[in-house]
Amino acid sequence: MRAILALALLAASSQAARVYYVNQPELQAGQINAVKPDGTAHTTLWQSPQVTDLRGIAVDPAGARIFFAHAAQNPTTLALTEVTVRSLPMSGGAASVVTSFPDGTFISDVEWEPASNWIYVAETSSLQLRRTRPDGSFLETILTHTAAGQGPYFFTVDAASGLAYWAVTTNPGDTNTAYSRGSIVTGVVDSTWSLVTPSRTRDVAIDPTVPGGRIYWCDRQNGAIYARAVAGGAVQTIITGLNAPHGLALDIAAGRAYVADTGKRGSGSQPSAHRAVRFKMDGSGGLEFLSPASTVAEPFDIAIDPTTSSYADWKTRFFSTNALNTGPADDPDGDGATNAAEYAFFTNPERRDAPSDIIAATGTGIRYARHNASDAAVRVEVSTDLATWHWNDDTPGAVWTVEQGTTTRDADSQWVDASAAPSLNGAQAVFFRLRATLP
Ligand SMILES: [Ca+2]
Ligand SMILES: [Ca+2]
Repeated sequence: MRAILALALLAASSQAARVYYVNQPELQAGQINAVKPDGTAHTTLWQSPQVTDLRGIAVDPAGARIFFAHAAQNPTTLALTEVTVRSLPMSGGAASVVTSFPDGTFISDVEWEPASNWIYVAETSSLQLRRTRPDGSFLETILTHTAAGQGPYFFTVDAASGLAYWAVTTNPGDTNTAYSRGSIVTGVVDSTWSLVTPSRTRDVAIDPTVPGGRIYWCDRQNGAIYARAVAGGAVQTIITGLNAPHGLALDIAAGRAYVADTGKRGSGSQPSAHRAVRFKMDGSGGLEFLSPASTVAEPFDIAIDPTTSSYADWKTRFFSTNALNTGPADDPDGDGATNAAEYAFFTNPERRDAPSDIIAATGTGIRYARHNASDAAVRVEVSTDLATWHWNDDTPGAVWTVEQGTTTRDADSQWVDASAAPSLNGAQAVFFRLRATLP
């Protein structure tokens, strides 16, 4: 049993946190690019042999694959052919067809919903949000927008609430364009919900960890990212000064937003134009650039795989490249937890107020969160008097706790159930603690 677990960890540790984005210069061959969250190790994973009109991108860390909206484009007539959702290994290689659409179909954003194993795709030209299985075995329509020209374009799926939120295609000069939402269970568009942005809608994302949910969106023509409570209320300006933000992805645990800026507004003189960038979800700290400066590149959509394999890897998500005190023994937020502890126990190294909710008592022991792959060794320790502590193999062969099983927590971690071993039967009380050690 232990040998099997060790093998599984080894396989997972070959992955690392990475950002994937579509680069689709107008009437050129599109690319799928990858880069670490801190902007290092930028690479081209896949390049089309022909002129394309690539659109949305999503990542499935557990399946180690990327999904994207593909269309070949005739550079003279602009006709779309070979319209497909494609699957590309996260390590690169061939982009295989998941599902095909008739020539001329305009598909745009793509999202991956791991809990229910669906690829969602906006079929903008028919006003539909659709979904398919990763093997292409099933394609169904989830909902249809009610107004001509208002089909879903960029969108996000909030699986926990059973809702999709989407932007509409817009035209130059449009103002006060609206986002919509609808049920992915019943297919009903929610006409009571409204979100209007000053200029033109683009990508949208939900932070479900905020009570009631918080919605983030791109305003293409204002070059801004905004946020508000899903239910309504005051709008927060997260960041301004972008050129033409299109794709948006959130790394909620790390408090970072990732944006694909096509650079296709006006002079494109803003530093973010034609680049993939990131910034903090609270707007502080400015921009970081993930892709090289360019006047040609057109990043359209972006996705993040938050799966980490080591402290060094975690650091690329949680610290800006110019941050100080990022070593394992440092404590930049002064909350008494070293960065190593914040890493091992899933708190935020830059926030003192981050609650640690990763350990809880169960009837017979504890449930705690553990990275799927990590260079931090986490040990369960037990005591009956809070003075003397024991752990498995503290003397050769000693068994103090028993791991009962694991369940998925998120892409990066799992819940572990551990109980007191029979050797503790009869104890009046058993106390548990976790100890993490970095090499
Ligand atoms: Ca700290
Ligand atoms: Ca902290």
